[in-house]
Amino acid sequence: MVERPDNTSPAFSTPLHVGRPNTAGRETFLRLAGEMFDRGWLSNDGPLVREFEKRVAEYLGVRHCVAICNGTIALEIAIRALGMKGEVIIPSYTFIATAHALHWQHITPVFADIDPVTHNLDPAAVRRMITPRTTGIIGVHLWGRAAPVTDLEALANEYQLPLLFDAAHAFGCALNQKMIGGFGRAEVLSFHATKFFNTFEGGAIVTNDDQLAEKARLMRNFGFAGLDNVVHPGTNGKMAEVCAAMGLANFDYVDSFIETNRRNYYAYRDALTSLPGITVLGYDETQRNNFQYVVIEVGPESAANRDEIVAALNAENVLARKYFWPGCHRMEPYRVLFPHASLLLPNTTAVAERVAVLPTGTTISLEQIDFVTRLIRRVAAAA
Ligand code: T4K
Repeated sequence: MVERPDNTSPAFSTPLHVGRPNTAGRETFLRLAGEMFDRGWLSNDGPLVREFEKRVAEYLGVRHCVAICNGTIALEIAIRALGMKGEVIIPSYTFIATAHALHWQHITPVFADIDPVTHNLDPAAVRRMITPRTTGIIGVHLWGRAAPVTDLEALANEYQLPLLFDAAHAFGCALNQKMIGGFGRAEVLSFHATKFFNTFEGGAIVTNDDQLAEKARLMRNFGFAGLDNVVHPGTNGKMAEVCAAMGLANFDYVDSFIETNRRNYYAYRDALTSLPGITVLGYDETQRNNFQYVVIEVGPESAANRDEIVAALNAENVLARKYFWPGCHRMEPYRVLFPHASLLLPNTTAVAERVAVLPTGTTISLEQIDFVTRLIRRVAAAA
């Protein structure tokens, strides 16, 4: 048990962060970075990016991985490559990048409600939001747990809409023995520093569609199809070699990162399981999970509400997060553009009010988790 050094200092002099990067593989990274300097090739489809793309595609069992500079630009490119415009249906309960990737391209995000149990899109709500202006659906595998893929695919087929998945949380996860990455027309990954598997900044579009992959490759490099030959509008979405070096170095540790996340997850869950009013979000053990988010929901039986619990943790330098409060529809510009959106998003609003995400990953110890859970027990059980 970590004890407070005195009555005024927080229990942890160094904060415990959600999203603290996993940085194993430092020697491999430095070797690869050294070779990169020797080659004098730092970006623009270099050998490390190509090797990284090959490893990701093999790992996920997909035909193509197009490495991108970050997940947000990967979303933007995938959205364009799929020809989405007008209105696109997404959850509001997601990181703001999912909505911004549309708005940034003058596409209207239409927010559909979630299932309050899974936190993922409710297919019935998606159906209700489809209009003649709808040109696509973006499902999010929130917390790494698969979105309702089968139902969304059926809806997309029925209405002839492209289906894209924001799989920013779901690297290393599977649904019914199939790795996430191979669903819909394409899926988008994030390898941001805060993800359990990171390339500093980074992302990817993964797909089994040859033409889509080709288009995405053009779009990430200004539309160049060879020297002096631009054949398509494009942007700069290229991944730098140094980022691919980090990804290749981290690849050797994917399983061990997941094992540590799993250990931490069960330490939290076992310690909090009998506490009235606190639910630790479950992972289906029959599926592959990366366990990178430890998510608690604070219900009415808890003596303290979510904000009070987060404040108590913050006071001890345990920087729990209120992801994804208050929901995209209550952030700018969507709050002003769609002032009545909440009326159709009751589950989003309720879930956003009760979720907190706790620190995990390779930089936190079981002893520290023990302190965090004792603190939650103390605050949530106080009369
Ligand atoms: N779709 C979804 C569903 C996503 O969750 C995300 C990103 C995206 C799309 C877009 O992908 P990217 O374009 O980012 O590749 C963080 C991340 O920046 C973001 O990548 C992530 N989702 C989101 C869930 O979390 P913030 O605004 O919470 O970041 P920040 O700066 O508050 O940092 C989070 C925590 O991590 C803090 O406790 C500090 C800690 N941290 C962060 C960094 C960068 C470290 O300890 N070390 C670090 O190097 O968004």
